[in-house]
Formats: sequence, C-alpha cells, structure tokens
Amino acid sequence: MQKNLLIMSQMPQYFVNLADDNFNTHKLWLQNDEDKYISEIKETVDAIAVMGGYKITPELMKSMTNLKIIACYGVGYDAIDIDYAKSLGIKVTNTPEVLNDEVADTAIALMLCVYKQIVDADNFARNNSWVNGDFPLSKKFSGSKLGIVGMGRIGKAIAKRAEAFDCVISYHSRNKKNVKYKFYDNVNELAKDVDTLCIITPGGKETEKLINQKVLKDLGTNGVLINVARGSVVDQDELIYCLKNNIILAAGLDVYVNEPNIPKELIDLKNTVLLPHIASGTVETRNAMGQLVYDNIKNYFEDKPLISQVL
Ligand code: NAP
Ligand code: 8YV
Repeated sequence: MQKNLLIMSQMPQYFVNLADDNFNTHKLWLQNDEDKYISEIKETVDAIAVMGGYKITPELMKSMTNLKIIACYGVGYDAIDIDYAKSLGIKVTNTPEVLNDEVADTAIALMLCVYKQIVDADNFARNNSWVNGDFPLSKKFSGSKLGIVGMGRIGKAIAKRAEAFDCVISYHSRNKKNVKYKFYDNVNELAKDVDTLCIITPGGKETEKLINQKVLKDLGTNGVLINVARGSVVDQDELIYCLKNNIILAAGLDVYVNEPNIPKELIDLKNTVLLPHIASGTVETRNAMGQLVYDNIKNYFEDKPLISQVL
C-alpha cells in the first residue's frame, strides 16, 4: 500500500510529480480549510515534506500518531522542533550540499549589487536620468576585506568565489576550521577588521541576534552587512536603526525576521538591496533539493539509509 505523504505548502512541480508517482499525496496548500483537512487525515500521515520556513510544531507532530519522517526542503531546519521530533522517534532530513553553489552565487551577487549600486543604476538608466548627468561613482568590491560568519558548507563556497575577487577573507564560527583564512573567535573583532560582514550560519535560538547593535557599530560607517542566513540572526530593528543613522554603510538582505513581510522602513531605505529569500531559487537547484527530499523519504520506506539525516 502506498504511504501517505503530506506536502505542507506549494513545492516545485518536479518534486510534486515525483511524490504523486510514488506516494499517496495530500496537498495542504490546495485545501480551503487547512486545519480541518489536517484533523481529517492526521492519523494516516506517514511522512511530511515541508519548505524550510514552515513551522512544524510539537502539537502537529503529536497529533500525527503515524508520522515517521519529516523531510525538510532546505538545509536550514530551524522551523522544525528537532528535540521534540527526536523524543517521538521521528526522523528529520534536510537538503545540504546541493544548494551550496546557488546560495554562494547569490551572496556574491548581493555584495556586487550593494557595492556597485547595480539596482539603483538600472533604475537610473530605465528612467532616463542619464540624460541629466552621469550616475554617481560607487565603491570597489575587488580586493576588499570580507568577513564570513559561519564557515560551513556555504561559507566555504562564498569564500572560494570571493578569492576570485582578490578579497582578503577572514571568518568567525564556533570552531576554527582547516582553511587558510584568518579565524576570529569573537564576531566583534571580526566586524572591526572587515569591509563586508556576510552572515551564513543556521537560524534558531543559538544564533538569535548574534549580529546586534554592537557588532554593527564595530562594522562601522563604511561597513556592509550581507545576510543570506536567517532573519533571526540579525537584530532587525537595530539594523534598521544603524542603516538610517549611517552607523553602517549599507546592507544586502535575502532573509528577514517575519517572512514574507519586509518592514517598510527597510524598503524605504536607499542603502539596502532586498531579495525575497531567493538564494537557492533556481530551477536546477530547487529540483536537486526536491530530488533529495524525495530520495530521503523513499529510502526511509525502503529500509535504506537516509541520505541527509538531521538527527
Ligand atoms: P553548515 O555547513 O552547518 O555551516 C554552518 C556554519 O555556521 C558552521 O561554520 C558553524 O560553525 C556556524 N555556526 C553555527 N552556530 C554558530 C554560532 N552560534 N556562532 C557562530 N557560528 C555558528 O550549514 P550550511 O549548509 O553552510 O548552511 C548554513 C545556513 O544557511 C543554513 O542553516 C540556513 O539557515 C542558511 N541558508 C539560507 C538559504 C537562503 O535561501 N537564504 C539557503 C541555504 C541556507 P561550527 O562548524 O564551528 O559549528
Ligand atoms: C529554501 C533555505 O529556499 O535551504 C535553506 O535553508 O533557506 C532555502 O534554500 C528554504 O528552505 C525554503 O524551502
């Protein structure tokens, strides 16, 4: 008999097709009344597939008495209560590695957009402002000092790309890594020494507001903040304050505290480049992520080892 797979929100068609062909799928986003639908099927659900930001609460897990595996479509699994899943013996998987290149490309793109004011320049060209004079000079990125907070899989991919721009690379993470870049065990000291601080840690309680006003002040008036990690890692209110008051120069953000809502204050600021959490968002990479979500679930029910188990 086919296993019951609950897909929590709209996911790429590539994954949905794979899932439809191999499982009895339940598509929550197509239901008029999601709570009612869950209450009707909750005891039959064997597996859940879920987008990275979607909260999987203890209450939901507890109500699904047959649930065996939660497969997260993202490497960051901070929206899933991992400890509670563990206590119920529910397996959790994520999608590491297959998105490293994409997220690193986006991080570098954000840096270039902020430094070279690509978005403003595009607007300037489109609205014909050029006829009234040249676009103001921007800031050189090549050769600048880049500090990476989180020297993990994606952090290393960002560093590799930044090397091609002759950036002077240094980093902070919990543990020193076997890499050639300078390690700082203190994020404030790193911020003081760099032009750009690029955040690529996991989200969750441990990193919440790791980038606070003190770190931003240490980054300084010529400093650029790039966040492709999670909104929670940066104190968003303090960031807005620092951007408004020129305590830092500018920011490039892919992630926010209360997605998909972006504070109007950030939108109104001239010194921000804002993306709607698209760092891994290409067809190729999202399909690879979908394949991994599917393969993990399939392996579980075929009694094969999970490919990327979180716990
Ligand atoms: P990873 O390989 O686990 O690397 C995470 C890095 O963060 C490690 O170097 C780790 O240090 C460091 N870290 C963890 N907690 C820390 C703390 N409290 N203080 C300082 N450093 C800390 O993970 P990854 O695959 O590179 O992914 C990183 C994160 O990027 C994901 O968890 C997700 O939140 C985010 N992400 C965002 C997008 C997007 O679309 N914007 C896409 C993919 C990923 P140690 O190794 O020393 O413990
Ligand atoms: C996804 C991400 O877009 O992998 C992550 O942690 O944030 C992104 O790749 C997100 O998980 C939505 O599924």
